[in-house]
Amino acid sequence: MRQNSAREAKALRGNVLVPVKFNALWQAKRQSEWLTGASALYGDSMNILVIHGPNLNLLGKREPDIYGSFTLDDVNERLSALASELGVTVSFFQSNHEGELVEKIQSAMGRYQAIVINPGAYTHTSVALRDAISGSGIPTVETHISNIYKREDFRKHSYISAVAVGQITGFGQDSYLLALRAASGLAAGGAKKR
Ligand code: CA2
Repeated sequence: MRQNSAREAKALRGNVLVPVKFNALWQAKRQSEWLTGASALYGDSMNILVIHGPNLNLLGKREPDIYGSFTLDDVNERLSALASELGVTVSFFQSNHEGELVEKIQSAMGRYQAIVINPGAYTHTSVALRDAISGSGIPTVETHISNIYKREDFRKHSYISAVAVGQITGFGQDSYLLALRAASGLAAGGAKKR
Protein backbone atom coordinates (compact mmCIF):
# COMPACT_ATOMS: atom_id res chain seq x y z
CA MET A 1 0.00 0.00 0.00
CA ARG A 2 2.77 2.38 1.04
CA GLN A 3 4.79 1.29 -1.98
CA ASN A 4 1.77 1.96 -4.14
CA SER A 5 1.27 5.46 -2.81
CA ALA A 6 4.96 6.25 -3.26
CA ARG A 7 4.71 5.07 -6.85
CA GLU A 8 1.50 7.02 -7.28
CA ALA A 9 3.10 10.13 -5.79
CA LYS A 10 6.09 9.77 -8.12
CA ALA A 11 3.78 9.25 -11.07
CA LEU A 12 1.77 12.27 -10.01
CA ARG A 13 4.90 14.40 -9.62
CA GLY A 14 5.93 13.28 -13.06
CA ASN A 15 2.59 14.28 -14.47
CA VAL A 16 2.62 17.60 -12.73
CA LEU A 17 6.27 18.50 -13.31
CA VAL A 18 6.14 18.25 -17.09
CA PRO A 19 3.33 20.73 -17.60
CA VAL A 20 4.76 23.09 -14.98
CA LYS A 21 8.17 23.12 -16.72
CA PHE A 22 6.50 23.52 -20.10
CA ASN A 23 4.31 26.28 -18.76
CA ALA A 24 7.31 28.13 -17.31
CA LEU A 25 9.15 27.97 -20.63
CA TRP A 26 6.02 29.12 -22.46
CA GLN A 27 5.59 32.05 -20.07
CA ALA A 28 9.26 33.06 -20.50
CA LYS A 29 8.89 32.89 -24.29
CA ARG A 30 5.74 35.02 -24.19
CA GLN A 31 7.37 37.53 -21.86
CA SER A 32 10.48 37.95 -24.03
CA GLU A 33 8.31 38.32 -27.14
CA TRP A 34 6.17 40.89 -25.39
CA LEU A 35 9.29 42.82 -24.34
CA THR A 36 11.01 42.66 -27.73
CA GLY A 37 7.89 42.98 -29.85
CA ALA A 38 8.92 39.84 -31.77
CA SER A 39 6.18 37.89 -33.46
CA ALA A 40 7.62 34.41 -32.98
CA LEU A 41 4.70 33.59 -30.72
CA TYR A 42 2.54 33.50 -33.86
CA GLY A 43 5.09 31.65 -36.00
CA ASP A 44 6.82 33.44 -38.89
CA SER A 45 7.24 37.19 -39.25
CA MET A 46 4.60 39.13 -41.16
CA ASN A 47 4.99 38.66 -44.91
CA ILE A 48 3.69 41.36 -47.18
CA LEU A 49 3.50 40.98 -50.95
CA VAL A 50 3.85 44.09 -53.13
CA ILE A 51 2.42 43.65 -56.63
CA HIS A 52 3.13 46.03 -59.49
CA GLY A 53 0.86 45.79 -62.50
CA PRO A 54 1.42 46.44 -66.21
CA ASN A 55 3.88 49.03 -67.48
CA LEU A 56 5.12 49.93 -64.01
CA ASN A 57 8.47 48.41 -65.08
CA LEU A 58 8.76 51.56 -67.25
CA LEU A 59 8.80 53.91 -64.28
CA GLY A 60 11.56 56.49 -64.58
CA LYS A 61 12.05 55.66 -68.27
CA ARG A 62 8.97 57.36 -69.82
CA GLU A 63 6.32 59.96 -68.87
CA PRO A 64 8.20 61.47 -65.89
CA ASP A 65 5.74 64.40 -65.89
CA ILE A 66 2.93 62.04 -64.78
CA TYR A 67 4.71 59.29 -62.84
CA GLY A 68 7.96 60.98 -61.72
CA SER A 69 11.57 60.15 -62.49
CA PHE A 70 12.03 57.35 -59.93
CA THR A 71 12.37 53.77 -61.14
CA LEU A 72 10.60 50.64 -59.91
CA ASP A 73 13.86 49.55 -58.26
CA ASP A 74 13.96 52.88 -56.38
CA VAL A 75 10.43 52.22 -55.08
CA ASN A 76 11.28 48.67 -54.05
CA GLU A 77 14.44 49.81 -52.26
CA ARG A 78 12.50 52.39 -50.25
CA LEU A 79 9.88 49.76 -49.44
CA SER A 80 12.55 47.32 -48.26
CA ALA A 81 14.04 49.98 -45.97
CA LEU A 82 10.62 50.78 -44.51
CA ALA A 83 9.84 47.08 -44.11
CA SER A 84 12.96 46.67 -41.93
CA GLU A 85 11.85 49.59 -39.78
CA LEU A 86 8.38 48.09 -39.40
CA GLY A 87 9.74 44.60 -38.73
CA VAL A 88 7.93 42.98 -41.64
CA THR A 89 9.20 40.98 -44.62
CA VAL A 90 8.37 42.33 -48.03
CA SER A 91 8.44 40.57 -51.42
CA PHE A 92 7.95 42.10 -54.86
CA PHE A 93 6.26 40.95 -58.05
CA GLN A 94 5.73 42.82 -61.32
CA SER A 95 3.96 41.55 -64.38
CA ASN A 96 2.42 42.93 -67.54
CA HIS A 97 0.13 39.89 -67.78
CA GLU A 98 -3.26 39.70 -66.11
CA GLY A 99 -3.17 35.89 -65.71
CA GLU A 100 0.24 36.00 -64.01
CA LEU A 101 -1.03 38.60 -61.56
CA VAL A 102 -4.07 36.42 -60.81
CA GLU A 103 -1.85 33.38 -60.26
CA LYS A 104 0.47 35.31 -57.97
CA ILE A 105 -2.48 36.42 -55.82
CA GLN A 106 -3.80 32.85 -55.68
CA SER A 107 -0.40 31.52 -54.62
CA ALA A 108 -0.15 34.19 -51.90
CA MET A 109 -2.80 32.43 -49.81
CA GLY A 110 -1.30 31.02 -46.63
CA ARG A 111 2.05 32.74 -47.33
CA TYR A 112 1.31 36.45 -47.02
CA GLN A 113 -0.66 38.26 -44.36
CA ALA A 114 -1.31 41.35 -46.51
CA ILE A 115 -0.96 42.59 -50.09
CA VAL A 116 -0.09 46.01 -51.50
CA ILE A 117 -1.12 46.29 -55.14
CA ASN A 118 -0.80 48.91 -57.83
CA PRO A 119 -2.86 47.14 -60.49
CA GLY A 120 -1.90 49.74 -63.14
CA ALA A 121 -4.39 49.93 -66.00
CA TYR A 122 -6.02 46.65 -64.82
CA THR A 123 -7.48 48.78 -62.01
CA HIS A 124 -10.03 50.03 -64.51
CA THR A 125 -10.70 46.83 -66.46
CA SER A 126 -10.06 43.64 -64.52
CA VAL A 127 -12.86 41.65 -62.92
CA ALA A 128 -10.38 38.74 -62.82
CA LEU A 129 -7.99 40.63 -60.52
CA ARG A 130 -10.86 41.78 -58.36
CA ASP A 131 -12.13 38.19 -58.00
CA ALA A 132 -8.62 36.91 -57.20
CA ILE A 133 -8.18 39.47 -54.41
CA SER A 134 -11.64 38.83 -53.05
CA GLY A 135 -11.20 35.04 -53.26
CA SER A 136 -7.80 35.13 -51.54
CA GLY A 137 -9.25 36.67 -48.39
CA ILE A 138 -5.91 38.46 -47.90
CA PRO A 139 -6.31 42.05 -46.67
CA THR A 140 -5.25 44.22 -49.60
CA VAL A 141 -4.28 47.87 -49.96
CA GLU A 142 -4.75 49.39 -53.44
CA THR A 143 -2.29 52.11 -54.33
CA HIS A 144 -1.63 54.52 -57.21
CA ILE A 145 1.19 56.92 -57.90
CA SER A 146 -1.07 59.48 -59.60
CA ASN A 147 -4.42 60.67 -58.27
CA ILE A 148 -6.74 58.59 -60.47
CA TYR A 149 -9.69 60.90 -59.64
CA LYS A 150 -7.94 63.93 -61.15
CA ARG A 151 -7.32 62.28 -64.50
CA GLU A 152 -9.40 60.97 -67.43
CA ASP A 153 -12.90 59.72 -66.61
CA PHE A 154 -12.05 56.10 -67.46
CA ARG A 155 -9.49 56.10 -64.62
CA LYS A 156 -12.05 57.22 -62.05
CA HIS A 157 -13.55 53.76 -61.69
CA SER A 158 -11.60 51.04 -59.90
CA TYR A 159 -12.73 47.40 -60.01
CA ILE A 160 -10.36 46.78 -57.12
CA SER A 161 -11.43 49.35 -54.54
CA ALA A 162 -14.56 47.45 -53.41
CA VAL A 163 -12.50 44.38 -52.47
CA ALA A 164 -9.53 46.29 -51.04
CA VAL A 165 -9.46 47.38 -47.41
CA GLY A 166 -8.59 50.85 -48.66
CA GLN A 167 -7.00 52.87 -51.42
CA ILE A 168 -4.07 55.31 -51.39
CA THR A 169 -3.77 57.44 -54.51
CA GLY A 170 -1.90 60.51 -55.67
CA PHE A 171 1.16 60.73 -53.41
CA GLY A 172 3.76 59.75 -55.98
CA GLN A 173 6.13 57.03 -54.77
CA ASP A 174 5.09 57.86 -51.19
CA SER A 175 1.74 56.20 -52.02
CA TYR A 176 3.56 52.85 -51.83
CA LEU A 177 5.16 53.68 -48.48
CA LEU A 178 1.83 54.76 -47.01
CA ALA A 179 0.26 51.58 -48.39
CA LEU A 180 2.98 49.44 -46.78
CA ARG A 181 2.38 51.10 -43.41
CA ALA A 182 -1.34 50.35 -43.77
CA ALA A 183 -0.68 46.76 -44.87
CA SER A 184 1.69 46.21 -41.96
CA GLY A 185 -1.06 47.26 -39.55
CA LEU A 186 -3.53 44.94 -41.27
CA ALA A 187 -1.11 42.00 -41.13
CA ALA A 188 -0.49 42.57 -37.41
CA GLY A 189 -4.24 42.81 -36.81
CA GLY A 190 -4.75 39.47 -38.54
CA ALA A 191 -2.04 37.86 -36.39
CA LYS A 192 -3.68 39.04 -33.17
CA LYS A 193 -6.92 37.40 -34.21
CA ARG A 194 -5.22 34.02 -34.82
O1 CA2 B 1 -1.14 56.15 -60.92
C1 CA2 B 1 -0.94 54.93 -60.96
O2 CA2 B 1 -0.19 54.35 -60.19
C2 CA2 B 1 -1.61 54.10 -62.04
O3 CA2 B 1 -1.98 52.86 -61.48
C3 CA2 B 1 -0.59 53.91 -63.12
C4 CA2 B 1 -1.14 53.17 -64.33
C5 CA2 B 1 -2.43 53.82 -64.82
O4 CA2 B 1 -2.98 53.06 -65.87
C6 CA2 B 1 -3.43 53.95 -63.70
O5 CA2 B 1 -4.57 54.61 -64.22
C7 CA2 B 1 -2.87 54.75 -62.56
C8 CA2 B 1 -0.13 53.21 -65.47
C9 CA2 B 1 1.20 52.65 -65.14
C10 CA2 B 1 2.10 52.89 -66.31
O6 CA2 B 1 3.28 53.45 -65.82
C11 CA2 B 1 4.11 54.01 -66.73
C12 CA2 B 1 5.26 54.53 -66.24
C13 CA2 B 1 6.15 55.13 -67.06
C14 CA2 B 1 5.91 55.18 -68.42
C15 CA2 B 1 4.75 54.66 -68.92
C16 CA2 B 1 3.84 54.05 -68.07
